[in-house]
Amino acid sequence: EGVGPQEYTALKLRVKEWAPEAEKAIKGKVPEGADVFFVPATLRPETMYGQTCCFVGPKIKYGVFKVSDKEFYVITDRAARNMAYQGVFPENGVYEKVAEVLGSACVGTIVNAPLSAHKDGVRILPMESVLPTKGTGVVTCVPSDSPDDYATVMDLIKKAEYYGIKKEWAELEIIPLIKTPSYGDLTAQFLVKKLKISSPKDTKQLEEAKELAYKEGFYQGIMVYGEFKGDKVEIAKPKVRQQLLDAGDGFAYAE
Ligand code: A2H
Repeated sequence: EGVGPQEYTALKLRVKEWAPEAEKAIKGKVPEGADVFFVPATLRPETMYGQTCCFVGPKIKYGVFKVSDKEFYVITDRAARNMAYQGVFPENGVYEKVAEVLGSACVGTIVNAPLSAHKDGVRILPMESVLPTKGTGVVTCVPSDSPDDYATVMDLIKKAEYYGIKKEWAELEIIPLIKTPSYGDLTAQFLVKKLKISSPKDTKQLEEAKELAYKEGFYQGIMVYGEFKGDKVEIAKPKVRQQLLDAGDGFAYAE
């Protein structure tokens, strides 16, 4: 959105258990024993401790792309094309799609989210506001620090039946990660209340909340969770990012 390219961290969330419809879509197309990853793009790697679910756009069509015989990524075609020129796939400019799956079919899938305090895994859940034209079309959910994520989680809980999910899937504990002088240690919840945001459709207020949260978190935030507890967010952010890259749990992605 600004000038210059956006430097994301692409995170690898390994599938532990497929939702039945998605399993059908990939059956026979991904080799037995290979790992499949949902790959969200984030600007806030230091918040990955607080992942409680991972969002897909229910109406978005995703591809399952081959990285090697043992690794496949679920992302949009657009993201695969971009990644093909960033050294993500074995041959420059080439990306191989082995299957297609609709976001809605993936809902309920259990994935392992690197660094998340929720070690048993988190669910793939629907988010209507995911843009197919940004990042990978997959968004990891950190309701402590992202107003969009918080508003969506509250809506999913309130209308679980409408969304065709189990309420418990959206009710994982929201852990304080970052403390700021203005908003306390649950920034997203604080701002959603303060700006009287009642649903993910309050896009104008959410835009404002996002701006406020991002600035305050980056410049005034202190980590209150994880290995860099006590450090300023500015300092912790590149360190957490580097750890994820070194562990092979993520990679750089720009657009
Ligand atoms: B962020 P920018 Cl804790 N559609 O990650 C909608 N939103 C998307 C997206 C898409 N296709 N792809 C990425 N995003 C989200 C964490 C986070 C994020 C926190 C706080 C704020 C925040 C956890 N969700 O973003 O327009 C992703 O959510 C607010 C800036 O490229 C990604 O980082 O600047 C961010 O938007 C990228 O937005």
